[in-house]
Amino acid sequence: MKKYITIFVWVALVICCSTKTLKAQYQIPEKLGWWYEARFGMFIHFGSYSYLGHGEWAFSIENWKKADYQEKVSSNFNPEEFDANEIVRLAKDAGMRYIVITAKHHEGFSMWDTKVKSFKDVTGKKMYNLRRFTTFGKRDVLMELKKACEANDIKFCLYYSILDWGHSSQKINHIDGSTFSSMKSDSARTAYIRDMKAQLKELIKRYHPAVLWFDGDWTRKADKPTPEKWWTKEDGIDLYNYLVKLAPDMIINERVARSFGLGDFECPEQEVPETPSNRQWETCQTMNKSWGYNENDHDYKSVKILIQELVKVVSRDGNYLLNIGPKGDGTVPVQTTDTLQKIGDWMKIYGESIYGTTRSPFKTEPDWGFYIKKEGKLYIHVFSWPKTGELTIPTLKNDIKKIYLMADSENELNYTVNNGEIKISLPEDAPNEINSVVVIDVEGLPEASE
Ligand code: JFZ
Repeated sequence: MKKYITIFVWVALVICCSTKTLKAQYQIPEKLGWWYEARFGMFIHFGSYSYLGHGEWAFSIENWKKADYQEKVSSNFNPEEFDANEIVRLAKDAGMRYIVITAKHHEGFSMWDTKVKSFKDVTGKKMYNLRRFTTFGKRDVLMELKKACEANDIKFCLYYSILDWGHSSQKINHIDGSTFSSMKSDSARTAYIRDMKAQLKELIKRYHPAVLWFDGDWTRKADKPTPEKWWTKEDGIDLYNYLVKLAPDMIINERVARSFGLGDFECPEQEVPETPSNRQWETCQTMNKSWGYNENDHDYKSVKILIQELVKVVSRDGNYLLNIGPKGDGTVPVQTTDTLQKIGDWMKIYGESIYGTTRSPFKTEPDWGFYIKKEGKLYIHVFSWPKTGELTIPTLKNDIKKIYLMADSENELNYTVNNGEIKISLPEDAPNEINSVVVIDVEGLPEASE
């Protein structure tokens, strides 16, 4: 009996310890290196829905007929004022290191001059894309953005929706609680998947995106396809393999078919997981309540909330992709530019505590802020400045070299180490009203004492 208990305890220990180490330090595949260090990116929802200004789901939510939508919305989309350099400048000044823009959202309207023939309007006479379906002319906004990104050392990435409300293969089920588009037939499905791959090949050959960010895998299931659930796990695997062959260094998100552990990183949406995941992840977030431009939505989150969320995400080892929705004319709403600029004001001083960092070394999170680490440094992000003039944190295994405020690295702070606690004396006032960072310079990568 005793022998069995010993074996049981051993097995339990091995299971516990191995999951813990797995959670604490997964390997970062080489191709994800830049992305894992970047930590902060800009999402751009921009498509013919931007003209209507009711968000990117308007077609579905407002029960548009395909023909009406294409004629009254898409054909009028004319982003004459789109200024790629300005958008890249906004991203760069905000401290963002990559940009993901929608190449084709659920509406099915392609933002580039696709040559794949089945992506036509409902009459079958015109190609349904920015170049051929509008009066916008010859400009290629994706290429303009790519060039501006390259000139500014920002990675250029593309979003692509698997389901397609514009495509003739799919019947539209305006929100009925279950499905979003269904396939007309098995042969329509096969042809659509073939054409979708051809579009993706075009995108890769033309724009070499650093990330392909999939979405619209809503109709997925694990086994055989049905008209309603027409996208399968196997399709997701096949798509991933197809893309990796075309572009081995390109990063692909899990939404080639979500929740099957596929792709290169997880993407919980507008949500921050309670603990670090078993692999790399990125959360995307809106600044107000909409992704695509919504003229009635002025309900913006405060800069404080957004910065604190970025910090929380990074301290749990995630990336943060913050969205903007330019207007139909291509300009960026002023509340958006204001917010970005204020985030940038903070990032200019504190960005080094975000880039190239990894999750907190401690198991628990304090109620006044978050910890983030990198080689040689523990960053203590303090959201609520202690009135006692003292900050208490758990001890580290590492030797401490010095402790100081990130905004004032010349002056060292006094501290004591006792009974498993480091007590740091702080000035009375917080150096930054949103989030002040205290830095501990250490030998090596910060590691919790026990
Ligand atoms: C999708 C899109 O439908 C939406 O328009 C936007 O592009 C957003 C970034 O992605 O919406 C989602 C996707 C996933 C979840 C929720 C909304 N999710 O996993 O909870």
